[in-house]
Amino acid sequence: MSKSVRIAVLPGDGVGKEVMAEALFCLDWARSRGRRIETVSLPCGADHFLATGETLPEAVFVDIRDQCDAILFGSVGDPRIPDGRHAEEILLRLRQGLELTVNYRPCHSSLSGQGTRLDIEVFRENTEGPYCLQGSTEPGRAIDLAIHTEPAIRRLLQAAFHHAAARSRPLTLAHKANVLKHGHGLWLRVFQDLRGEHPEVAARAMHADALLCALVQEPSAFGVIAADNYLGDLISDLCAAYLGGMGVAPSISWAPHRPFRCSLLAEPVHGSAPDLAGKGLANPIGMILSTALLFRHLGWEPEAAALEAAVAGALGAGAKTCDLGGALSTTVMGKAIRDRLPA
Ligand code: GGG
Repeated sequence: MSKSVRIAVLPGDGVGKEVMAEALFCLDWARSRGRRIETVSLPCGADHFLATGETLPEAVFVDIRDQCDAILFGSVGDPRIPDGRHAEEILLRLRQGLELTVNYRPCHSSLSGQGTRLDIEVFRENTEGPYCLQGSTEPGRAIDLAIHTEPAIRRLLQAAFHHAAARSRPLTLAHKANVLKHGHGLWLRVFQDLRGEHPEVAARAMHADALLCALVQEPSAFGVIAADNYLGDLISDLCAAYLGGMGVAPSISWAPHRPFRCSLLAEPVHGSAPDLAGKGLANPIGMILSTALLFRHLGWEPEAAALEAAVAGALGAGAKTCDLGGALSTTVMGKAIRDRLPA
């Protein structure tokens, strides 16, 4: 019998709770096919923070790190906490504390139901750059430090090169080394190193501004795009817009060097969308496709492929939530997808 997988479930805030309910149905379906899954539900989020003052207590972090194999995450962000402190202490703590360097964001129009043909996979570094939360605000002056380290850059780029090589796809590095001479200069040097080791990959480096123009003018010219935390965030959100919006965009993060038992975190690209929250309007596709990515990383390819086919089938039959121009609620959309899953 296969080993049981222990998954920490953190719905978080806003629409995160509604879309997570749909992901949990996907876990039930995988269980019905014999996959052994244990879940640990954690209340981390704005409600819990406002009630207790706790975000992600160290003991909870350590339990996730050492006793779980993966995390299913919804979204964080709440207007009652305008500085986003709880969000940082939960989500950035998990990404950084578990060294989840690689954030993979596939953007396939075949899984979005929208017109523009797009088949782009973004590899975003997930723990460093300007998102390392170091800086200061003084009267009339503010500083955000951007830290880039060679091990993290190398891990991210190695993952991107391996992925591109295995699928015979072109790889583009987005950078601004003409201005950010130190940080992005290092990115460029590591990229050039790895390009030498992977002559089979059609690899090029592009200034991020030129890349964004080309992405708008000719999206089909891109395959795999690698970038630092900040640029990767922006580029993948632009790609999500081609798919109809953030609601359909999935992601998974992992630690290639596996420093801890817990080395996977699957979450939709979207945030908590407070304007939609509690109304049953959120699109569950980003969350369901993130669950499919988690299944794939766990080695459960039949379940991953079946979930993706069910999403494509539901969209092909015209099932859509309001963000895609339809009228289905989160739960009805989720059911339209589940109804297409094999027994
Ligand atoms: N699933 C990604 C996520 O929750 N990101 C946090 C975020 O973007 N928060 C800001 C927001 O919800 O608008």
